[in-house]
Amino acid sequence: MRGRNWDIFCRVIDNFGDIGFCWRLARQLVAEHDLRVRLWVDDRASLNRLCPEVNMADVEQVLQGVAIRHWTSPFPPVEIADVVIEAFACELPESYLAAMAARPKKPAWINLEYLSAENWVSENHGLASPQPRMPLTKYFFFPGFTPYTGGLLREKNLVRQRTAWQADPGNAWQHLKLPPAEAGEISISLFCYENSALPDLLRCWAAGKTRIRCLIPAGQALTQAASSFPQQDLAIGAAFRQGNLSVHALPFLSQELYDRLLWSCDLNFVRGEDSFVRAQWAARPFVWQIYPQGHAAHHAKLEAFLALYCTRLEEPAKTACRQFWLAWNGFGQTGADQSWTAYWQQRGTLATHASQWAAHLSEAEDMASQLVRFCENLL
Ligand code: TRH
Repeated sequence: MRGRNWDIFCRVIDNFGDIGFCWRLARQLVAEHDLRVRLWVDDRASLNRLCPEVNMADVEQVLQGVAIRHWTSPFPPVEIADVVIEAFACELPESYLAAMAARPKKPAWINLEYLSAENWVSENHGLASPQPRMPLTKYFFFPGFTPYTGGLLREKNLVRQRTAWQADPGNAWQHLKLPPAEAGEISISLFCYENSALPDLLRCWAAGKTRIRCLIPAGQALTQAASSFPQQDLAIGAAFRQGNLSVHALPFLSQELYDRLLWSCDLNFVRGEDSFVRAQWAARPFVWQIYPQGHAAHHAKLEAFLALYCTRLEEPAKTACRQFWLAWNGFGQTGADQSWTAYWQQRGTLATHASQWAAHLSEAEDMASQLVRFCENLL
């Protein structure tokens, strides 16, 4: 219902995915569902990287209609919201929980979980977890790729904006403050964790037949690229060419600009969760480096997505895609550099598939709308 109060709690463990996702959700709830949203975040510096307007000095700041609040300890006494989102099992402040339990009309309390294509997700999506110590029930909400999950974040205008952007590539590159690709050159964006396959892949691109320009926002990938070519300058804004590869060091972009970089490139290397989803909305081929977990738990998660993504992909593109992704994640029989040529030979099929996959995903209801409906049913 319009005008309800929502509190979203986000603890930044590491990286940008948790806050990137919460910030995206918060903005969408305000813009498209007319809700009053407070976003509680313990680490505003991470949010500031994604949204440079975030002022580190302010304890409270309203940006794009979202009240951004610093999650401090002890937690300030505040009014309890109608809907309380605990992102990624971050554990609510004790005092806030006690106030929730004392409220005559209990809020809808959601544990918003990580994204996975594994089968167990649909079995757990929406489950209730009555709290033994308190008169409260927490509900599990899982984003996902199938109709039995909570879906994916997708802003109302996303597909329309992307289509318009991709129809005008010259203007798009200018907006990104980058020259257009030269004739016959492909553009690849690179966002990854430290990856032992990266130096060999860069060398393979430099020695390869295809002209490649690799666009790397500041972060681990850029640091690793710089140490792979120690004689070159990779300060932000710098670029160098070696053989058929040119490498461009970009600043870390705002979320809006990063989306547009993904929409502009022929191939995107992404990681974690949020950039992984945004690359799918870019409707271009992409390569995913999954967030590494202990005991190789991420391997099953990677395979689950690959199985889903490749269902409608014909051979030999299917095998080429699987082999390259597995190699990039350290699970392959061969190195990523050895799988590259076979992968990129399937470029046309992969591009058509990426576009069909994005169209297929966009048939589902977006996650924010599903979450709003789910919570309304609880209130
Ligand atoms: O930063 P990540 O590795 O985040 C990870 C994952 O979410 C993982 O699942 C989680 O468990 C772990 O954090 C704690 O990758 P992710 O999810 O892609 O988030 C990156 C965010 O940064 C995303 O919102 C896109 C954004 N981004 C920019 O805004 N500008 C940039 O230049 C780049 C490279 C990324």
